[in-house]
Amino acid sequence: MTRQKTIITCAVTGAIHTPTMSDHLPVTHSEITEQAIAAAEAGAAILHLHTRDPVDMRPSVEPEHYQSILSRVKQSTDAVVNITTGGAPTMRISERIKAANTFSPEMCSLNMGSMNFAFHPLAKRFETFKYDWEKEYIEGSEANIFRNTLFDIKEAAETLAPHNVKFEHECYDVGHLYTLKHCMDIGLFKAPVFLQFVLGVLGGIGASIDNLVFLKQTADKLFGDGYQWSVLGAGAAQMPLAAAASQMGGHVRVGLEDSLYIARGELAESNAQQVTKIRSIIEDLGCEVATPDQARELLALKGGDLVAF
Ligand code: KMH
Ligand code: ZN
Repeated sequence: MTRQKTIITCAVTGAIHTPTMSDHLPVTHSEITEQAIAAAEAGAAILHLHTRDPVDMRPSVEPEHYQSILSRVKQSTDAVVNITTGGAPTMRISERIKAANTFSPEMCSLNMGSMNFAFHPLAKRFETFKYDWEKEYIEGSEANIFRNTLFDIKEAAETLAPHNVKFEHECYDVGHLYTLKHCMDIGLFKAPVFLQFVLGVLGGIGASIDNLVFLKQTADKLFGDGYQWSVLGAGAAQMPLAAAASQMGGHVRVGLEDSLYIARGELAESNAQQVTKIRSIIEDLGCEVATPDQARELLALKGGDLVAF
């Protein structure tokens, strides 16, 4: 049996983990760019990108805060660029889709349901914070709802439809697969769809192999062979679930957005270090990783020449 190649996505910087927790998390536009390029060189075919406001380092979704990152990444790599439409859980969908609507990337994320998306327990681990907004932002997640209603999903799908962007459908629980099926039934998305199973976020499904198998079985039932899937384990679940997914015929997502660690108790020094680690696990287990062009073919992407950056 020929196994399909495994696509590595690297989520370079996020809105949840903050600079206080690791000095290796890239936050300036130059740091994000440099780490994204290094992750691609290490074997990531897809770069999932967030950005920050350069003045106060808050999570940002402003197109102007992506411009230099995108153009330098494009000049230096052939990687597929995937722009977040999740932004930060405090932001509305109309703001969150602005960057994808401006830059027409090959891919962007799309979160498939409203949920608690809580990371307030992190606040107790730290006495001081690097930026003055961080404590309130982290603690505030206990009371916040990450809003992704069916109306929001429709707004994102319809606004971005002219761009022929492929969505990374972020599914944090089994119900989100049924939401995606409904959206396909009403014509918002066409097969083949790309699912990102997200396990281990507080508010979503727990990070276990049983749950991963359940998600995959449900996706098989709903989408048949009309989908590709990848897994993102939050925190300590990142590498174990990625290794398991690669053996189950899935793709993998790593990156400092989802885990700051390279091993138990040891902070990762860079995104590239995580990409290198999962790449060697995949190759040691007898699989091959996909190049950006192989990822384009597997996911039926429009091509890197059709973006607007
Ligand atoms: N970091 C993931 C758990 C998005 O950007 O759309 C959530 C995420 C959402 O990646
Ligand atoms: Zn993200």
